[in-house]
Amino acid sequence: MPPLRKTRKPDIKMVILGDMNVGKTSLLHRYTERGFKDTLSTVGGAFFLKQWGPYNISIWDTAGREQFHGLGSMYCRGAAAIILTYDVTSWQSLMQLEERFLTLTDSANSDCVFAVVGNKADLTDPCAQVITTEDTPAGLTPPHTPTVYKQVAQEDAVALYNRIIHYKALDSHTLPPPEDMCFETSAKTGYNVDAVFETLFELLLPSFIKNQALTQTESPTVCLEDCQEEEKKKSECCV
Ligand SMILES: Nc1nc2c(ncn2[C@@H]2O[C@H](COP(=O)(O)OP(=O)(O)O)[C@@H](O)[C@H]2O)c(=O)[nH]1
Ligand SMILES: [Mg+2]
Repeated sequence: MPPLRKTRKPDIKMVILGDMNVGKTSLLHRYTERGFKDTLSTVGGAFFLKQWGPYNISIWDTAGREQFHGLGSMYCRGAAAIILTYDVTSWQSLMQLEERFLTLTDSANSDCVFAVVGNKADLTDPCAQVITTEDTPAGLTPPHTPTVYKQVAQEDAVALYNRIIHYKALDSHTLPPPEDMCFETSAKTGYNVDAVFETLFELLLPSFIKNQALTQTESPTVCLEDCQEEEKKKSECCV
């Protein structure tokens, strides 16, 4: 039998949820790979590892149909942060967050923090069309006047965020102002994408360090390859 490759357990788990096609995989791809591809498929769920200083952060991508298969709550188990993603050109995609995805977060940590992210802002907002310099020249498109109607205003996202805080019975006094946790992004141009992840990391770190100091136990090890293989088998029914 080949030797198992052991990797330190991720310190912090984050999950990205939202309807199909809102751009979850593209956001993760933009953040971790610094680029944009028009076609990215999500087979079941996958996770990405991000090194943030000395910390390992796992960010779990989901296919968007988890609620039909009972997998969504499994992905959220132990999550310290959840990114609820919608498409700014689709009111329906915002509504879905509340109707289909919020209950899946019941298995997350009780002090889990939330960000509400409206993606595809490049379609509606000229300032989101400024392309990040990391992109390959072939991927560049000149800015143009947005023609797609913006169906979701920032205030609608903030109102949803406030309902989430209420539903989760979180203490709003210990959290940043709701406006700071609602983002409009473009995975296509890179607009505001780093801000989402980095705001969450910075928010999570103090409580992680505090918990770590309290337990003072050595991090157990898990084999991430095995774990990923197992998740893949479980989620093959989604495709
Ligand atoms: N214009 C634009 N299209 C995007 C953006 N993000 C994703 N897309 C496109 O939306 C579609 C769905 O993206 P994907 O990341 O697969 O969505 P997912 O199903 O939520 O993971 C793809 O055709 C992407 O190219 C964005 O920020 N702007
Ligand atoms: Mg996807």
